Amino acid sequence: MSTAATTTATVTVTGMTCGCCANSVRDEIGRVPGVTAVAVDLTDGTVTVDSAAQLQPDVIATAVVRAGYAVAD
Ligand SMILES: [Cu+2]
Repeated sequence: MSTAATTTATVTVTGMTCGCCANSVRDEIGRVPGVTAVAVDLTDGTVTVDSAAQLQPDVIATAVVRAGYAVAD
């Protein structure tokens, strides 16, 4: 077990259809302060975000919108 204090959040993103969509979302979320890793699953449309501290959910949603996509409820 790692002792690193990492928080993981998973969001469902709508509208991603290919690898470049995934890259756009990954880049935007990756710019959010505190984010340490972003993993996009195109099949599920889910994005898993690791961060050093707890993020507000709307911070991720805002980054997704900035990339041109939307977070599903
Ligand atoms: Cu695309």
